[in-house]
Amino acid sequence: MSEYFLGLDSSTQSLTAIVIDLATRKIAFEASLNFDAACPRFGTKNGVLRDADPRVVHAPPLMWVEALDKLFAQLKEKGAPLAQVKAIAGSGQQHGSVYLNKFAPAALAALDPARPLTDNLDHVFSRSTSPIWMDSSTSLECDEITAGFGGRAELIAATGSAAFERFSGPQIRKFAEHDPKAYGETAHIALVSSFMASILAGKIAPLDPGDGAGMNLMDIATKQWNAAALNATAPELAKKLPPLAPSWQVIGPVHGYFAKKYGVAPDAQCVAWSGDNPCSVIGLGLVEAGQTAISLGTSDTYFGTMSECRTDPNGEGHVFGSPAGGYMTLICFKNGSLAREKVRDLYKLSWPEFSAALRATPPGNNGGIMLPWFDPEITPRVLKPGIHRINLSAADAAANCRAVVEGQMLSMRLHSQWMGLRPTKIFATGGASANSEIMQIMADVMGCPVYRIETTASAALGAALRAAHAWHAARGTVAWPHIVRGFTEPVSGSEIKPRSDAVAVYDKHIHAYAAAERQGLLTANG
Ligand code: XUL
Repeated sequence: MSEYFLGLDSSTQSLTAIVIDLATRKIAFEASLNFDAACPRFGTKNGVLRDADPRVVHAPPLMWVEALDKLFAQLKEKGAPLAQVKAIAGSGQQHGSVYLNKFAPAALAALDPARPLTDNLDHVFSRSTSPIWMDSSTSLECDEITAGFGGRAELIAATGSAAFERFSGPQIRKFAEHDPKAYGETAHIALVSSFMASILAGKIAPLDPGDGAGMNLMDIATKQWNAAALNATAPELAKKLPPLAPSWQVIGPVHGYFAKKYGVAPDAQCVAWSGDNPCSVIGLGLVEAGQTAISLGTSDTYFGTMSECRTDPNGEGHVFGSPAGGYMTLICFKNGSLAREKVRDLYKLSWPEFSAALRATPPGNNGGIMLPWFDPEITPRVLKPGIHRINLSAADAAANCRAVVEGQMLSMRLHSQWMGLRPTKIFATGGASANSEIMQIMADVMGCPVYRIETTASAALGAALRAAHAWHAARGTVAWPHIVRGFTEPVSGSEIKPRSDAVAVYDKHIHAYAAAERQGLLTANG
């Protein structure tokens, strides 16, 4: 018998739904709508509203409300098995904050299926736009919060991250300082994730430790609000924030609005939503401590999982609660595909020629090192871009190809060391994971096998798997590996094993790389 679970992903540009059938381990249904195209009256471009100040990037939360209505209409029309869905969970773009007034709880409870969702909810906002993760306008507030809390190292240790402009705490502080009247009228602050969950459940929803950690407000060790961080951020904040709850918290049955209007099973259970990165961690199958994924995209991202709470003293890696329990880290390297492409273009090579260059050069590159900081780098923090070559001639095309990839992999190894565990296997995803020479360097530098995962909607899939987990967890014990089995397996035959002679070379070479990086940072950051 089928066992359907629905996962939704409210991302920056689109809203996606995936229905999984846990019984057959298949994706039963998928649908997505693009905000700009589906909700044009809000005037967004790529899902966002830009200000004259390029640092200010917001989105209208009422657009997300309209999109939810439209997506459910689409699901009904296309015959998604909504009447048999047992539970619904979701994923939201991280950090975006939604400001609700005192009318919100009653409006959420009384959703009327005879009217569109937007008519039901257009009066519940104390701020008509939401600052999202692309907003970088809160440097001042980051400094103020850091100082008010008692220092950067203290804030990292307590909340899992240094203060970052896009994090919700600094954004809330800016709102409270700039518009105290509207802040005063704000009775509830939600994140994108908990806001969307609130609509489905018809009541203010809790936040989970995956998304809660992206605020600089949650105590990362206890997964509860940190009173000192709240005090350093904005007045009366404790009253406005929702409770924090485990990621598998069942909030209650779906609101009758969705049952009556779209035929969703009236007893379908709403599960707490989480952030898109925590959901992706599940959608990539990282449900046990020590499991690691590397996404090679525009930027390269390192996802790790830990059972214990450790934080990065340098504040380069973020630590969030993992929806599977324990912790996850997100370390972002900005010069990813972009840097690989720049080197390829510099030497006027095709990708097959770039790969041939990797094959033709030895592990360790005869000591040649590149720090590929074409753009200002996030990890390590580089303010002044520029590429640095150490023992490396700019005239040697093949050595430069190897150097860019080795530099990226060595940097990932170096800047994930604070986690205190070396991965035993790595799942690689993103465009460049199709390149087996790059994968070989990854396996050799990391010293473990690498497997390729082909995924397009890992956050939505992760949300659907979380719905399945929460539903089963509410009925007894359930093992995460059992839930993800069949959904998150790597591409068959994609395993690339580390070569022991190359691993030995990199175990030494990492020290030379670290020294080169220290030197490069002195030059770049003055
Ligand atoms: C993570 C971050 C982005 C957003 C994208 O810290 O800011 O990955 O979550 O939606």
